Parts: sequence; C-alpha cells; structure tokens
Amino acid sequence: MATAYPDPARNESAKITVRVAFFLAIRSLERSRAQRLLWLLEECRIPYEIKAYKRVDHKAPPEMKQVHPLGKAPVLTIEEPGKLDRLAMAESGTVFEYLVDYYAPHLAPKRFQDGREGNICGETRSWLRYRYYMHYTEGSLMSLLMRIHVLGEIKSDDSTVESTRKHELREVQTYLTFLESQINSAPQGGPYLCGNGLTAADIMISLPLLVLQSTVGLNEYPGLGAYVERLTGRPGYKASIKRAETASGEKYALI
Ligand SMILES: N[C@@H](CCC(=O)N[C@@H](CS)C(=O)NCC(=O)O)C(=O)O
Repeated sequence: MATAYPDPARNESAKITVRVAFFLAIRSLERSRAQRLLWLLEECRIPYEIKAYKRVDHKAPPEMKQVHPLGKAPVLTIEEPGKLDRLAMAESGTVFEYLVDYYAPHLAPKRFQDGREGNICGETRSWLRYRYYMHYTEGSLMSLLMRIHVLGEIKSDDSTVESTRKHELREVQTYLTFLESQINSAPQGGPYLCGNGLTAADIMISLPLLVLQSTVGLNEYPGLGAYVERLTGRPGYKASIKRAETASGEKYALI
C-alpha cells in the first residue's frame, strides 16, 4: 500500500480533471509514452480528457512548451474547478507515482514487511522491485532503446557508429536475459513483475517490452513473451488502446 494520502472521497468531490497531452501524427501516438499513461488512468477509474498535439518535424510543437517548459509528452495537467492554478506534471515516473498515490494505491505493493514498518531494509521484495522498475524503465531500458534508435538513424561511414550500435544491441540481450530471470523469479511466484497482482510498474515497463517484442522479438525469452501477452490481455490495456484510437482517429499499431 502506498503512503496513506488524502481522503479519496475528498478528491472525488473536488472533480479533478486529468488531461493528457500527447503527439498526434501517423505512427506517433503509438510510439509515444502517452498510451501507457492512458492505461494507468483507466486503472485509476477517474474521468480524464485527452488533448492531442501534432508533432512538427518529429518534434514537440512550440505550444507544448506552454504546458511544460521542456515540451515533452506526455504531460499531465490537473485542474480543480474554480481555481486558476493548474498542476502540470511531466516525466512518466513522476506522473505515475503521483496518480498511484492519489487514485490507485492498489497498484503499488505493500511497502514494509509486517513488524518492520519504517525500518531501513524492512521493505518487502515486491515493493523494492516496484521502486526499481519505476526508475529502471525510463532510466536504463528506454534510454538504451533511444540510443539504438538514434544510432540507426545516423548515416555515417564511421565504424565507431556501427560498433557502438552493435554494442548496444548486445546490451539489449543482456537486459532481456536479466528481465527473463526477473519474471521467472517474481515474488509470490508472479505472474506479474512485482508479485501476484498488477502494479503500476508493470504498466510502466509494458511500453519498452512491446517495442522489443515487435523489433528484436521475444521468442528466446518465453517468460517475458507470456508476460507481455498477459499485460496486453488486461481490460485496462484494451480500454487504453480504444481511447487512444478514438483520440487519434488512427488504428493502433506499435511501430
Ligand atoms: N523520460 C520522459 C521522456 C519524454 C519524451 O522524450 N517524450 C517524447 C515522446 S514519447 C517526446 O516528447 N519527444 C518529442 C521531443 O523531444 O520534441 C518521460 O518518460 O516522460
């Protein structure tokens, strides 16, 4: 259970609206991080609206910077009726943790082992994994995928580029071997990464895993392959795809 945050009933009556900003253009919504945020919002069971922005030359359009100075997507904005201030929050991990605290404590594992509350090293294995994957996903895995993407785009005869790309592709295999062993040794026997229930960390990591499934393939990693199928079979995932398709007017396709 996450920190006991403000009374959910109070938040409900405040009618907070959640807006998601993402890029809308051929093949971009599906490649953005917005879809997994939609999935989390579906799990939160709160009303939210989607505001779509079109990319300009593959980049964030200038008006995105009016929402957040870095102009990245997704950005979550929360407005309370009758109040002028609005909260604009970027960075998937931050947004996820914020939403889980307020609306979906059931998507975070219990933090402390019984009798060890507040003690350093008293955390449950599930929670430690949860915290790890909330950070590893963007910090390590997505940044590796981005480096490979960028290296693939560079047109150069410089052999360093190709050797670096090959090195990074070997890193992918190392990461996948690690993740396969993690899913096979999940707390409580799984079937999710942090134990027997879905957590926000599963939703967080779903995006890079789907990208890997459709690019390098997961045939050599049967545990991960089955895990990805389990995730995409979830009603919340399916609902998020429907919302994404309705908002973009495009059929969902990963790459
Ligand atoms: N680590 C950030 C990454 C945000 C990010 O780079 N988003 C991409 C879209 S998925 C973007 O805004 N790209 C357009 C640009 O950089 O102009 C997060 O998880 O929110």
